[in-house]
Amino acid sequence: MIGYNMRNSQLIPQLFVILAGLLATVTLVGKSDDSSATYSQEALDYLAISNPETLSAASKRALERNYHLYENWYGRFSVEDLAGDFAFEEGVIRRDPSRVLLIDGEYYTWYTKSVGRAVWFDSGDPEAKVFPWDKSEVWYATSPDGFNWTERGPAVVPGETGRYDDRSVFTPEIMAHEGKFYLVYQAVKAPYVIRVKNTVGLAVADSPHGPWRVLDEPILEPAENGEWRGEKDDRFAIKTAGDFDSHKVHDPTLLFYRDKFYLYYKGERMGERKTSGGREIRWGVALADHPEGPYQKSPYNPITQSGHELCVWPYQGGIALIHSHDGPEKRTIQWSPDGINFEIRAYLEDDVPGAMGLVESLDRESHPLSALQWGLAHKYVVEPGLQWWQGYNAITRFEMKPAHP
Ligand code: AAL
Repeated sequence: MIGYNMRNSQLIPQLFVILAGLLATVTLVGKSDDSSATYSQEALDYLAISNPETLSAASKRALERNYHLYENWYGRFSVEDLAGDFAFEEGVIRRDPSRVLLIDGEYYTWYTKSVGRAVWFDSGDPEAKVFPWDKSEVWYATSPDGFNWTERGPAVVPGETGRYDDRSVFTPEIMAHEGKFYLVYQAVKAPYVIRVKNTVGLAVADSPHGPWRVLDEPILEPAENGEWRGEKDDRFAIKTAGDFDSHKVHDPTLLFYRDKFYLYYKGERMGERKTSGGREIRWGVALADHPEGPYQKSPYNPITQSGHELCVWPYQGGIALIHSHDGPEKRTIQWSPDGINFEIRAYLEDDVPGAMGLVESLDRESHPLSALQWGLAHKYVVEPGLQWWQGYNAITRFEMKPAHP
């Protein structure tokens, strides 16, 4: 504001600054309207745009999204079965492998383990297993070569009756930090009904073999806004939907990044709807100064508009991610300079392996896809005629071959 008592000698330079500002604004707007002026000849050549004065919507989009810069982010996945205790075993569920740590020459992974077929929610028996990951424990296994795995036993099991994790603990991720090991995982308290709101638990150990100290309280919970409609156990019947994570907080993944602990997770919303890319699934992040919390959900959440199981890794000072299924940006690889603001780098044509666990010890910086050279995933084995939840799961190995190594 220009003060009413300002003398003329002061007023003239002020007006000059304001006029110059207005002129600059008009010039900028003019430039951005003329899109051909903003793009390099290299971009136009790469995208085969010979007439930059007449850009189609697709050409504009390609230029705006810098498609000419990201060919190195494109590659193809392959998946193979594993040996030893990770060979498929009828009646046993091994799924959602964590990242792989290399410790004293041995690879380690943590995963969901349970036995027996799931029967879904309508059996009338509150003790019946409702999903493949219900009534599960977090187990770990080791391998000298990443192919042949030996199961070592349970790391974290459900807590005593009445605790937040008394029904099932599953979908773990591991973080090694300053000599300690942190397991984050999903927890469900009984009864496991369709509307159950799960939480995220955390356990700490000095050795990958444990013993694991489980925190008394969860470190993350669904948003508290959102209201069910009626008493029937129906996740689609809502009065209000609430935030993107009002129903579930899934697939927790912990990273130490920029002096903070970033807890990435997948949110599911009450009354889930469909999008142009399928199920509405989004990811969020919660930050803490200490690995045990407290974790504060980012005000930028949701930080994605797609994705299923979490897969994030540090790359070139930022964070990269891969979306497998669900949402308009499914099967994309993305990168953010800050762990929050992700942009699409590549669109994949194959199914992305389910629940990828990346190998921490791989070189991650020499190529955008070097973090994905190999890792663990899971597959479903479902007999013909059965529903997906009646099947079993086995842990598999994936490899990614970049189109431009
Ligand atoms: C997976 C993950 C979470 C879900 C279930 C087990 O694909 O998203 O882990 O809870 O399915």
